[in-house]
Amino acid sequence: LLHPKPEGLVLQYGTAGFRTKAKHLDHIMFRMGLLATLRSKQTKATIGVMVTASHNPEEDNGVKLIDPMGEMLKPLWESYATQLANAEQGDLLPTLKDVINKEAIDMNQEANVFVGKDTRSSSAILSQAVLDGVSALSGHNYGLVTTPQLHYMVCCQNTQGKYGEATVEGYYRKLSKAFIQLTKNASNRTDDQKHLCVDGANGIGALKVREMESHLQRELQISLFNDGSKGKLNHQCGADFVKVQQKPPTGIKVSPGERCCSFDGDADRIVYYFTDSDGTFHLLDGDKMATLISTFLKELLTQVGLDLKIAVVQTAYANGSSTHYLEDTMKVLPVRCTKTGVKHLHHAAQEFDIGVYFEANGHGTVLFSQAAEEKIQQLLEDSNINDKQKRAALLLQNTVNIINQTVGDAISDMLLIEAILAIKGMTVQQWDAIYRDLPNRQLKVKVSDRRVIDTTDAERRAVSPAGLQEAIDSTVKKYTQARSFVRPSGTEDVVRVYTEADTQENADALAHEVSLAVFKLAGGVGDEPKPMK
Ligand code: NG1
Ligand code: ZN
Repeated sequence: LLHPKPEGLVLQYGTAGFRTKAKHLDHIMFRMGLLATLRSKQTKATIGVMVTASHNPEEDNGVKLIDPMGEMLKPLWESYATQLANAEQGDLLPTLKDVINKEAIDMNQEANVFVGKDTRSSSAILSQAVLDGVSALSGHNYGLVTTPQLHYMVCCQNTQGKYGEATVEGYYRKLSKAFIQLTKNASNRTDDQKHLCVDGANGIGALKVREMESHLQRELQISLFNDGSKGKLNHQCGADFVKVQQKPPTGIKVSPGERCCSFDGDADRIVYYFTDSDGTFHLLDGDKMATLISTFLKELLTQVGLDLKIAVVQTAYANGSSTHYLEDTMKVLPVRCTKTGVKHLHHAAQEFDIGVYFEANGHGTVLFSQAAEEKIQQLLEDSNINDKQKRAALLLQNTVNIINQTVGDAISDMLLIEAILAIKGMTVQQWDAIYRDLPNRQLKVKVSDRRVIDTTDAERRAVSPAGLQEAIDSTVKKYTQARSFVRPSGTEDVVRVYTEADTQENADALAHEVSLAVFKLAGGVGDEPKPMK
């Protein structure tokens, strides 16, 4: 039998689909091929399957299903995925039949599944296992693509090309055309301003940036580092490394003040940074991007006189300074907080005409309601508007086109940020100075069962185990401008601790104290957490 399941292995479709050591995933891939086929028959639309473990180490792999409009798989189907993944070999058929019955799937309906993979050494074999699960003739193998490119192509396919052409070339053409149009509005850009250093995390994003470069007509001049020719995927490089370590990746050589960015392993995250002349590292994370983008959009809306509801969606990991800036200094921008996980942010962003969502780690995008897109279009056709309004309306339209609305996209976000900086004539230093991040720390604590931690209020408070939240509260009280929360990770077997305070020393000390409380009250395993050096 093909792709048998090792007995007893239990995995869960979490916030990032299935993700674990690549060697445990063969049967999962095959079964996700089967499930994607069922989902395709049920929705009568094309479904995507992406083989990647994103920012995880090269030895890991994973798989995620993409729903018809390029969005994340619907929660009910996540539970089918988990059931199917964990059915012992003899129960596989009954489990499949169960889904077919529950969803009243017409098995004569045609299916279409798009499959893509990242550059991991295990991805070739694993994506073949997916294709084995997709019934004959109903799959299209895109081979090496970024995660957001596959989301984009699924959406293009299911909108009959309205969103764009369902090819990688079509993606490059749409985004680069919008980029060229946008940067036309930036006068006197110097070569310095056109230059950007990109850390490709030794992954798929590096390959795809190379492919795209010629489309950008030297309006963006990229120095590519960690392009995969020697280094290991995500190893001491990439967006996650830079964000969590708060330092530049290895393998990148830049001068003080130079604008840099890092992608993650499947190019659905991006962070910016620079090192100033005294060696201080400055990170511009998802919160800084959300601020720049939402401010830009808000200004354009004011210029054209469109009354559209715009909001920013964040998670508890958003730096307190960013929330404070958006809510109190900008006033006009409402901020929503959701649970961690792209689907939660995406969902909340859909409630506005324009929803800007970003995780602090650099995953984010902007969603435009259909009404918003129509109003922008109508404005462009309106002969009564003046030149200034016309320019702003064109900028809005090209901003819509440069954005990958299906999911966070490092390449698309990079082009948008570069365009905004160019149009505003803003340096990365000026962007950074919009607000100052509160010093913060993220730590992991190993416990025997992370599910003992239950949270509420968008994960900002723990309701169990008993006493934990009280312990966190009384510790936080001892510090200034402090905030902390803990939550079980959805992608790793750990509890995550987050803290913020007035100084880095205090953020670190608070993180240590909270880690100890988690260790003691939530069943820590191994050595007690040690204070940071
Ligand atoms: P977990 O492991 O649940 O914290 C991490 C990220 C999420 C999201 C997912 C999916 C942090 C703190 N958490 O989830 O934001 O990106 O991975 O990749 O960055
Ligand atoms: Zn990723």
